[in-house]
Amino acid sequence: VVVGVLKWPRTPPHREWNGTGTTPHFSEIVLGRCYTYTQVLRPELRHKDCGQIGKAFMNAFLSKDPCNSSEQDYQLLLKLTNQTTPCHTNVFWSKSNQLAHQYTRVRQDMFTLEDTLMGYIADGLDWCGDAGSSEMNYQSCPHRRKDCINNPTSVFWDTVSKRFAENACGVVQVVLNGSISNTFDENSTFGRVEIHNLHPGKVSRLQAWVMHDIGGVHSHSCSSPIINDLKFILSKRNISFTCQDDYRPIKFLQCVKNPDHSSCSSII
Ligand code: N1C
Repeated sequence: VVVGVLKWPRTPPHREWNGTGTTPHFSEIVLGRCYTYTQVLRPELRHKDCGQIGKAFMNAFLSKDPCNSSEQDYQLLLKLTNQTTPCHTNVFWSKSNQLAHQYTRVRQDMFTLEDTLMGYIADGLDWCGDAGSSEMNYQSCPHRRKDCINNPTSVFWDTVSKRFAENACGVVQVVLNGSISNTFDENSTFGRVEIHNLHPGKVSRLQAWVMHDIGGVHSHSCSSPIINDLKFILSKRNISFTCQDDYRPIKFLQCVKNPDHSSCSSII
């Protein structure tokens, strides 16, 4: 009889939420990436205080309800990681994560959000805390659709994407995926946050590259109505728009991975 009573507090921790829990060693990864970026990759930022940045990141979500995260929570972190990128160097992307980053990896003068300090630190990580504890929750974190929208990672990406777009200037580029149905998606971070936060006085033009997977379907191209939706939103905001299918420099990157495909062997 007594054994049953003693057993109950030892039940394994239950998963409170439906999303992946905080990435193991989160704070160490954040610190390590901050030092790598500021001391090795971009020494012009070596004066940044990674200790403070790490603390501000943790304080943004620890001891807080993970369904009530806000832009405000990240303000100090944003202030500490502020960074200017030159005009004509910003690259946005939507559903083309890998390809866009392969492109800026070769074009070291261009920046996706993940090529800036804040995006570099957070890329691919998960994190959340709990109102009743000062610890990170490594078991589970709220899932955007299944639990709540205002969770620490979703609010973070919306907040930093907004800042990235506000800071963009000159001709900016976006890499879109023409091999899926939602080549332009008004509910994506790009469609919902970034295009609405470009400053018309600063951004002269958005150049879209609609890329098709090698051997993949051509769901949409620059002449598709869905691309016109994007053009229309921008025209209302006084930002001009140009579009090109399968931009050759990016197509070459796809061809590096698929050297034997017929579309990669032509010399024209
Ligand atoms: O929703 P998306 O694409 O349109 O978001 C991409 C868009 C880019 O231009 C970035 O500047 O928004 C920015 N951004 C990121 O940089 C980023 N890194 C990692 C938005 N989201 C980012 N993530 C994660 O990928 C995040 O968890 C978010 O929900 C996805 C969005 O990917 P998507 O739908 O392909």
